Amino acid sequence: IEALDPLDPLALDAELSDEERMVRDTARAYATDALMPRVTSAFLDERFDREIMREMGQLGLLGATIDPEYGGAGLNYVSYGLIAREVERVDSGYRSACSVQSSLVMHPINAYGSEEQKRRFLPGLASGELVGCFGLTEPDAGSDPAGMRTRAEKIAGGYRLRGAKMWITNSPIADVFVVWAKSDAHDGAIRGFVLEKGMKGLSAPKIEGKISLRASITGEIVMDGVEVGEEALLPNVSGLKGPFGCLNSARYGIGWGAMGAAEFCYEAARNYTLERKQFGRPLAANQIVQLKLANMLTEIALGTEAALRVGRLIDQGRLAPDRISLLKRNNCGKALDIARVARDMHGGNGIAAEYHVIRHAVNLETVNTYEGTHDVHALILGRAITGISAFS
Ligand code: TGC
Ligand code: FAD
Repeated sequence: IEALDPLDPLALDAELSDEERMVRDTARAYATDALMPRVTSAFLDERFDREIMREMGQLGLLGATIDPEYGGAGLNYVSYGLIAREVERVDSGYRSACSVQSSLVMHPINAYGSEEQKRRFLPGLASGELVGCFGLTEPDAGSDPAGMRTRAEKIAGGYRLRGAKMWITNSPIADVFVVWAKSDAHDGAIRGFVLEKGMKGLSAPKIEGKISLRASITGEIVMDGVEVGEEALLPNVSGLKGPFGCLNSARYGIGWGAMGAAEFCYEAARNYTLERKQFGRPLAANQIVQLKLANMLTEIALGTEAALRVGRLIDQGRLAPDRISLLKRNNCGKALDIARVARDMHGGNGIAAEYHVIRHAVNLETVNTYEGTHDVHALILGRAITGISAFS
């Protein structure tokens, strides 16, 4: 009889290829050795260390699925998910930096860009020499991006962009801005533009005072009549399917990443309750504590298997957005529950930064909200189940 491994209950490790395990181990070693030692001070100081992008770039963790011809690692989507899981085991904000660069900046340039745009931007983004950001959300258009106000007005030889984007990961340190705007020259269709730091009229003020995701830098993008040439337009996509195509990839990665954070919290709760004694015996000897650990392990086992299954389907060319909504919604919601329970199981120590569980819990509040909120993904699934859209 095989004993259950409390750290790998459904033997997921055995389902990975040698290459996938190698990628996972590389990401885990980097996250443990380089990210974990700096995360507490970064979170407390509300600071993102720019150097992290170069470090991740050197290890091939940025744009992992992009062709090596453009600087990527040419890996499959399962490997990309495994990277997200290891990075988010340390902090959701660090995974955010990696997701945005890979799925929301490199992916659209790779999938919708001209050959010139790909050669110009992808190698620098892959190495981490350039930092990218993705501007879809606006102050008055979050869950409903079709309501965006940003406009691209046609001018001789190019476009003039006006508008503001809100809650944009990495915008204050970005060199490259992928922004989405309604374009007059294309009958008001939503089009993507690649802007660059230093353009006249472009600024990206930092949003201060976040209680969640403090080790990630977030800002606005203000476009006050930014004039760009025709070469800034992403030529090969039109409409909301442009930004949503990027979100498919990012949401899938978050499905894995949230499980990494959950695994950290479960393991911390297991270790803590095994060591801590009250009433003369370990906390873990109590039925109610074992029930909590059993619930955590079950959700993690099911969530990671689901992430692997969705990744395998994407790698077979069977990407289905509704399936990704199921994964993103469930894994983020379960991870948040697990982090909150782990926090409780640590008692008073659970609120101390050095035990990390409260940091994961407050981070996962953001992870449940961005890339489509928990409820918006329920409505996407509801539409798939019933054929009736609750949005309009
Ligand atoms: P809807 O009518 O559903 O669709 C409009 C067009 O888009 C197509 N489409 C998709 N294409 C590819 N993938 C998907 N997932 C797609 N979903 C929709 C659709 O086929 C249609 O195409 P066409 O050719 O017929 O025009 O649009 P809607 O306006 O009714 O949308 C409703 C809803 C709620 C599904 C959508 O607006 C939504 O997903 N809202 C959530 C917004 C969101 O996720 N924002 C994320 C911002 S980025 C971010 O948070 C980054 S955080 C990063 C980090 O730090 O990690
Ligand atoms: P709203 O859309 O106003 O939603 C508020 C509440 O209403 C939610 O509970 C929601 O579920 C609910 N709701 C909305 N519509 C419905 C409905 N039809 N039925 C029922 N309930 C509904 N965006 C980017 O473009 N790029 C980024 O890099 C980025 N990074 C982010 C980083 C952070 C730290 C955060 C917090 C956000 C980031 N976002 C980014 C924005 C994020 O995607 C949005 O916050 C998210 O899509 C929700 O939009 P909103 O905040 O406007 O909330």
